[in-house]
Amino acid sequence: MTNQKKTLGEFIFENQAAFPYSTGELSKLINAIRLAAKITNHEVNKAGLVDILGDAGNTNIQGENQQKLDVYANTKFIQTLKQRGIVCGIASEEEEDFIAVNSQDGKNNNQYVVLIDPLDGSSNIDVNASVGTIFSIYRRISPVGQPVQLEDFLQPGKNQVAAGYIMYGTSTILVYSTGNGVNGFTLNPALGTFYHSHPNMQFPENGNIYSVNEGNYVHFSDGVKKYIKYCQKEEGDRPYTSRYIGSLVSDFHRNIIKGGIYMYPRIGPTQKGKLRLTYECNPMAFLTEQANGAASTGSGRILDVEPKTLHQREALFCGNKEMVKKLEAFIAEKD
Ligand code: AHM
Ligand code: MG
Repeated sequence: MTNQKKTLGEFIFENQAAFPYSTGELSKLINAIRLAAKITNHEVNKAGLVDILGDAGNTNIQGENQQKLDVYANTKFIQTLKQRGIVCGIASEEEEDFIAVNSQDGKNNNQYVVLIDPLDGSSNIDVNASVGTIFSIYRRISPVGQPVQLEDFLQPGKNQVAAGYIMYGTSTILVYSTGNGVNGFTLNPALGTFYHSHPNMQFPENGNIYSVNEGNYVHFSDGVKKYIKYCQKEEGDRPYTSRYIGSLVSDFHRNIIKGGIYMYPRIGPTQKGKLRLTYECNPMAFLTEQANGAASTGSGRILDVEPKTLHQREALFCGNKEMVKKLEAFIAEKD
């Protein structure tokens, strides 16, 4: 593989050269993410060897216990992004407020904001299952020269200029899109280099996997329950296969390759989603649409939702278009 495939660095350079008027800022930003991914990967890989497993003893803004690796990944991504002098602001699932970043001349000339979930699926860390990092990139809408504003982070997902994830799995893969298809790059750990292993990733025509935490079944709406029963029914190409890791990045990665739908419906008496719109739903929805799939709240396009707060939660249904369409039809019928 290493002799034939392009490296991520080469791919970024070639893609930037295809846009003669681009400033190269976005390329530098993807490069910064590539570096932070390698640093985090190194730490994730030795998680079982050193005293880094388990609870850091802190609670994050979501009221959840932070795992040590969450803290580590959060610090490394923020540090790396700050040092490169490309972003004017960073928001993280692990931080209450966004972080304003000045450009290197002390002014506020940087163009991009980044939103990250530094270590998604962290309940998987202690059992040595796959976890991931999710990132989402927007161009600021507040005037250049002024400090970054909350409104720069609360743009609808359709405004994203790039999004992606890193999956720390059996191998480590960085998957991203700048709005021109989805590409995956596998890390050769011996060389520390990402190679272009998955060009132009697309959901297959048909999907037969559904991924949902069925332990929450009693809390789902009637429409969602009916769709799950539909998935399980013996008819045509059904029953579908049920696969759920409990790590959005890993469940998504399997489904984009094999074909399927990921679901995190509204739950509980207040019928709220669990996943965060800005850090999780929007970037995965951007990738989904770029890979010829669909991403829905159950009744509308995720990328059209106007975020009201940084840590807002939303329902997420994403995957093969036909599967998402069917799910939406059941919800429209029953809710
Ligand atoms: P996290 O950001 O706190 O790790 O939560 C997000 C994760 C997703 O990766 C995963 O799909 C989901 O939460 C699993 O939730 P549950 O354990 O309720 O099924
Ligand atoms: Mg998360």
